[in-house]
Amino acid sequence: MPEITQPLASVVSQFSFMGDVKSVVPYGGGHINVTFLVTTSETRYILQKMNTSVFPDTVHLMRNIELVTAFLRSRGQETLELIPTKDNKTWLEAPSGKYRAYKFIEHTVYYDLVPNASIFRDAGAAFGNFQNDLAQFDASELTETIQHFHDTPHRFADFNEALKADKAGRADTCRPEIDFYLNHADQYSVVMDGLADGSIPLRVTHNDTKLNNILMDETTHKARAIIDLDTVMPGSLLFDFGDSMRFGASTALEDEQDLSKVHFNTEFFRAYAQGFIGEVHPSITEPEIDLLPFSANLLTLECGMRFLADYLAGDTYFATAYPEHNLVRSRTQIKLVQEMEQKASETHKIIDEVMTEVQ
Ligand code: ADP
Ligand code: GN1
Ligand code: MG
Repeated sequence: MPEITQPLASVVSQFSFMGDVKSVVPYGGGHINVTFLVTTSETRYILQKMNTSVFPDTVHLMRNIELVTAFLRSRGQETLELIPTKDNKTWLEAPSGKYRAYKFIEHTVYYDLVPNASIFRDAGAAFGNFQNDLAQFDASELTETIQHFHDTPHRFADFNEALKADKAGRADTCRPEIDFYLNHADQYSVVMDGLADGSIPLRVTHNDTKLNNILMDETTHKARAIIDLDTVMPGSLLFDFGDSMRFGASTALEDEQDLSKVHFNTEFFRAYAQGFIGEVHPSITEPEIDLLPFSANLLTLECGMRFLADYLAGDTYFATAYPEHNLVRSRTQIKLVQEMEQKASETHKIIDEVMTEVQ
């Protein structure tokens, strides 16, 4: 196995893979786990070294994955399929870390950038459908894998702590970006306040709805499977809608350095809204509908402040490829929020029109 380092060779040998392992290579664009593509003489698998500082409670994390995938399968949805270890466990504790493996979902593609509105419309329908499915799932069975995940005021408190500590000595390199997040502080509690006073319903949500967490059929381009189920937890539908827009309704990659290429694309916003609302319109409530446009701003603000907080803390959370990577990411998020703010009346009109279309 020339392409495999020794610790990984020992890891793969402990999973119930079919065939002889031919190669194990880094794979995918996730920021949290370390993902590998395993190719054997018979088939392909995904192997993941789980991020135990982000998800310290592996037992409950994996229990959630088992419950959610079994539930989705029972509803006829294609979903992640865990490959057990040779001693029939759902994950492996090795000296180099904790690992799990999935069947590779073949003949699919994932996108880091929306190629056209139609694909994004399908992604919206898939996440809307996912939301409808999860409405039947008993939330009390799930463990909250990361507390306060989309609690933006809590994220802002973390951001302020990172700023105060300035551990990496970087605050002076990003004053305009810091000021941007300080100046938006009056907006952060909108959804959490609604959840707290009951005006926004608590649902079971995916919570990480970026486009590369959905696999599309390579031929039909239709959504096949929603993956990255680590953060399926109680939450607001607005988290899922807003986070999809943050990533997908941009004309550029999340880490594009040339900000002149980064724009908020309202044609993509409309397409995703059509797909998503087309599925959830029987259950979405008026207060949720009213907040759909703002949810894009909020989730983009939240993610951007998380990137900037991580930059200030010295890049301990998100995987980075170079020292300014998190700063670059936070800048694209700021540019998007600025354009979302400018286009607020347009996005409200789009939501009104889409609501009329689906009725
Ligand atoms: P992270 O939490 O780091 O984002 P993900 O679970 O999203 O990790 O996996 C990273 C990438 O690996 C995904 O974006 C996707 O491209 C790919 N991937 C993960 N699981 C599968 C699978 N079962 N089949 C095919 N590709 C997968
Ligand atoms: C992370 O795991 P991944 O790469 O799909 C992060 C999300 C962020 C996203 C930004 C568990 O998603 O919350 O929105 O990066 N996931 C976790 O790209 O923190
Ligand atoms: Mg992912």
